Order: sequence, then structure tokens, then C-alpha cells
Amino acid sequence: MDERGSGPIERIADDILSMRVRGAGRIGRAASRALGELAYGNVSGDLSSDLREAASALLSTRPTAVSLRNAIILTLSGMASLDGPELREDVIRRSGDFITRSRDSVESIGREGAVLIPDNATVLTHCNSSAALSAIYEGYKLGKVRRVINTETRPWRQGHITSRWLAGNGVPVTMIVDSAVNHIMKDVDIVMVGADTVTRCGDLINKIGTSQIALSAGENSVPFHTCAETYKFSPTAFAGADVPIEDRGPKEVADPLRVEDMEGVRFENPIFDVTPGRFIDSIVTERGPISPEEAGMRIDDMIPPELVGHFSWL
Ligand code: RUB
Repeated sequence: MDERGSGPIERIADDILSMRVRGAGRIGRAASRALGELAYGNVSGDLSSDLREAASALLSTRPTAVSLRNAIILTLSGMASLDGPELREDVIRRSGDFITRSRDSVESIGREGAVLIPDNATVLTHCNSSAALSAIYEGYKLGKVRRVINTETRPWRQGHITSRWLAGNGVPVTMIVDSAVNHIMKDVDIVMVGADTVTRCGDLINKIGTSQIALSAGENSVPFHTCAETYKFSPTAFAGADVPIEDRGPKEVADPLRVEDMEGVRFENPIFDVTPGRFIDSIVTERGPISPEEAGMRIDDMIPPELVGHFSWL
């Protein structure tokens, strides 16, 4: 039993909140799977109202990655016209489709992103993004990647997951602390990072520190690419300032054992930041690289404005 309750929705919500399930893609798939399972188990109840409640609970876990909201909308889009057993079937089917499409997109991004990697490249990445890693690993298999430099990624140190995965798959990897990025940029040929949200005008919201990497890349004429499945594009946020940035509090920044000793010190722990679209060379989607300015059009194709309007209660 956890603090949010013991049902499947509560368990998944707690996994996302506590970051046992993390990364924008995984969060979206976990939410979609939870809704599919809820529909599967709901044979005679009031499915619409149960789905609404579940969607709100899932959405309340983490505010920044739009993949979560979009996954919910895409999974529940049948609610716009269906009810009862038809809705149940529809949610189960859409949940399966979303998960398959999301995984396939990561693979396609791998192929599309690898094309952008120059020969004998040193690639810099940040945090732990399955989409960026897919492109980097595909590039490595093509013999284009000489080594990867990856940041530790304070405060959660997701860079350790990235480094372990790369080393485990035979890719030469060097880990640096986040503040070494500008120093090492002279050795980097290309930057590839993931995305939590891409706004309509092409601003990128990703792990804190991404914007500094983009600034340094720009200053050193190093191409900067973000790898983002289209469902990470926001249908509603125009610019980065429209996206709420999660703050996870002092305990993740200060030594957790000593945080009470730091009298008089105020902590801020914003865990994402905004990289303006003008610093981004391309957004690598499952359908190939696009310019930041194209982001708004792409999400309208996937989630039309009428459908977004139908989910105004979310
Ligand atoms: C993870 C992070 C990743 C994106 C993309 O942040 O910022 O770059 O979510 O990941 P957190 P993916 O660890 O706080 O969730 O490409 O795997 O979807």
C-alpha cells in the first residue's frame, strides 16, 4: 500500500511521482497502459467517470512533460463520441496502439538521428533520454560514433543510467560533471538530447542544464539537436514560458541528511529549463528532422484542436 492508495492507477501515479518511472516517453506509456488496464477491468461500472478521475490523478503527478497529457488524450480520444462497452474496447485498443507507436517512434528516431551524426564523432548528451540514446547507438552501430560524453545530471544523476547503458553496450563513454560542459565543448562534434516538451514555436523544455549546453554549443558552432517523438509537442503552449517547470524541493539538492542543518539557506530545485528554438538546429522526430518552427503544425496533425478542446476538463 502506498500513500496514494493501492489500485493500479494509484500505483502508477505514485511510480511517476516518485520517479521510479521517469523520462517523458516512459511516463506517457505508463499512463496509457494504466488507462487501458482500468478499461479492461471495468466491465459494468461507470467507465467515463472512472477514466476522468484516473486521467486527472495521473496528470497531477508531474507537470512539465506534455507527453503525459498527450498520451492521456490519445488514449481517451474515444470519449469524445463513445460510451459503455464501445468506449471500453476503444480505450483498450488505443492504449495498445499508443504504446506500440511510442516504441516504434524511438526506433525510427534512432535511424533518422543517426544520419545527422558526422563520421568519427564525439557526441555529447545530457540526462537520460531513450530517444537521444536510440540515435546515438544507431550512429555507433554505423561506425560513426567515436565516443560519447555524457553529463552526470544533478541532482538526480540520471547520467549514471546513460553511462552504464552505453558502456554495457560497448560504446566508449566519458562522464563529466554538468559544469564541465563549456570547457569540453571544443572536443564535441554534435549534441543530441531528449525532450520533455516542445512548444508550438519550437522552444525545448528538457532536463535542467540543457539550455546551458545549447548556449555553449552555439558559441562553439557545434550542431545541437533534440530527439522528440511528435507526442512530446504541446498543442497549447506557444513558448517555453507557458510550460510549468517542476521544482522538486531542497532535499534533492542538499545532502538529505544535513538539509535540516542549513538554517537560513533557501533552496530552489527547478528540474527542467527552456532552450529557445533559435538555438536548436533540428528536432529529430519519428518522421525525420524538422525545424523548430514546424512543431505547431505537427502536433495539430496528431491531436487536432477540436480534440484538445474536448479535453478542457483535464
Ligand atoms: C528526463 C529528461 C529526458 C526526457 C526525454 O527527466 O529530461 O531528457 O524526458 O526522455 P526526468 P525520453 O528524469 O526528470 O524524467 O527520450 O526517454 O522520453
